[in-house]
Amino acid sequence: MFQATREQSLGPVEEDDLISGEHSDAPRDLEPGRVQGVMTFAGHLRSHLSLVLQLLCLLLCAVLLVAILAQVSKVPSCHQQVPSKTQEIRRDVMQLKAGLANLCRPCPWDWTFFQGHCYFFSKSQRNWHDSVSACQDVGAQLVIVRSDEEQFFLQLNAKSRGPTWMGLSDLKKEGTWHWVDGSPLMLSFMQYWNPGEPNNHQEEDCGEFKNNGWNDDQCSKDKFWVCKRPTAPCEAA
Ligand code: MMA
Ligand code: CA
Repeated sequence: MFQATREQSLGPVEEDDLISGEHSDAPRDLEPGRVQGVMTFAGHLRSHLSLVLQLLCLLLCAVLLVAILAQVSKVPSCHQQVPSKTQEIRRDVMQLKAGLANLCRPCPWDWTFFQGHCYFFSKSQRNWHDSVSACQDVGAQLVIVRSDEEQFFLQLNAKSRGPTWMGLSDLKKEGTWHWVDGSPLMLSFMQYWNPGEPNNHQEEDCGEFKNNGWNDDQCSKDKFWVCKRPTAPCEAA
């Protein structure tokens, strides 16, 4: 400890004396070989000390620089971050679509699906004109019968519920029946009139499902009604 402290404060000559193990007053050229050799080594070391320190410092700086560069390269750049965010959003949208596909129904919850269409069977009763409006209000039509299967399906429902308006009338011209879309009643559907109908009993201009077939009745009477509309396309899925 003492020696080390002293060593630091010693000049070249004193240092050399320490290394040689004794303080000598003898002139330096008395032992040229040994003293010269030790002096050369120590002097060499000392004269290069600052250079070694500089090199060490440089090496440290280089190591630091490499470490910083390694860290920076790990941080994703803006260009890398944008697609990853987009992919994240795209994945979320796909998941939402899949979820929606599960929820997606061709008809609203209180409507009935049948052969590519949705049907709404009313719980309350209205006159024929108000029934037409009620269906229009929900983007549908008072039902128009287009096939035998549909007729069977509708008649069965009406039979269990009670007399039900359909979108058929001869309001424009007595005895000439038209659907609410303006199309005429085809002859092939005449078979669905109940026996003896339509009889226009006390001015009956509107068509209804009654029991096992059709009947003409007074348009002012309140009855159930059936709306028909196309299925929702479910495009989101
Ligand atoms: C009711 C009414 C008429 C129908 C007859 C059939 C009494 O009137 O529904 O439209 O033609 O019944 O008996
Ligand atoms: Ca009738």
